[in-house]
Amino acid sequence: MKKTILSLLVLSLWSCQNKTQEPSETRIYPLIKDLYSADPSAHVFDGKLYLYPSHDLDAGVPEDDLGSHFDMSDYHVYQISESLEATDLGEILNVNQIPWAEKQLWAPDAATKNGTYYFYFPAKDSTGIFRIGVATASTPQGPFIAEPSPIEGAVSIDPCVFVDSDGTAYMYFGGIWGGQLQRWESGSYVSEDIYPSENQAAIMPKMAKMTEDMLAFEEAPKNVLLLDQEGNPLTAGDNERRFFEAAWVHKVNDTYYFSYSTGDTHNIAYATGTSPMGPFTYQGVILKPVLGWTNHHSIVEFNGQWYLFFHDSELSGGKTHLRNVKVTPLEHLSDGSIQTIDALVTVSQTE
Ligand code: FUB
Repeated sequence: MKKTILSLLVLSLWSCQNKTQEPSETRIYPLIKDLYSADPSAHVFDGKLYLYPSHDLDAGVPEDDLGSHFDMSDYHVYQISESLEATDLGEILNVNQIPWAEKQLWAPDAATKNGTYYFYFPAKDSTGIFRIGVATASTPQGPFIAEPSPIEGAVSIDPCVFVDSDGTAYMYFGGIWGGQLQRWESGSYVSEDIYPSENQAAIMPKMAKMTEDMLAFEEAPKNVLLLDQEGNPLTAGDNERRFFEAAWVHKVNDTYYFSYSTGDTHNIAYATGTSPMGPFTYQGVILKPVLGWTNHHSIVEFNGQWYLFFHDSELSGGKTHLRNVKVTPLEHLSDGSIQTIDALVTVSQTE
């Protein structure tokens, strides 16, 4: 009997201690609730935080591996307050206003230089090929006017434009499967999918330095080399770590962080390097899989705190193509690594 009471005491003491050792997680709520939103690209322009997401909608297109169900037709921009509330500043671009685009306005990005704001976006042209275009405005909230043609050499999806501390701008882009990057490996578009075999180097994301006017590439796009810790390229069969889509670049001190989605394994992973041109060495996972198939993010510093913007499908009850943007603080640890975030845990622990 004495033994039982003692064990109960020990057990309850252990569970009390264990509770206090659990990390204090907070529920991450959808940031935008009136429209479906995804692929959030966050930027601080003139001290204010703006968000340029995709605008998901239910166009009734059946789901397939090409991502045809992501049939979006316009973009909105949001201002994010210091208390992290989102205000919709309205539609900034519609597919009808883009001379070369036919459909599927996917993940965009924005940048600024010399008082002009640039909005970069992928869309399918009338032949069904994904290309990347640019639109300009004199304010972060537009209205944006699209250039008549896509950027020469900018193909596939998911542009990320990073402006380095010296003012040089680079575009990182590409995505496999529905993003069509596997159809460009020969240098020109082919209508069938060509993937390397499992132990060959994976298809790498692309990058190019931008011209001073931010409207074109200064050079032919190159591979962004993603390496493992031994210095070997990540292989096509390494689905847990190889690039799929959703490139993002941010810099802390002299380290460049290249982060991306691993697609069919649903992580946001990251690799680091000492140059914006790469190579980048794989380091780990920033964000574990979220509710929904896609995972796509951005990382931004605002008022001295780093944030991870991402999306999941909470509001639609898990529908792949109807997503909602969320935000959570992101921590860079003293060794340069990034603290892994599990957004599913933060939901279940508080429900
Ligand atoms: O939103 C359409 C596509 O889904 C994006 O371009 C990908 O990154 C994925 O999030």
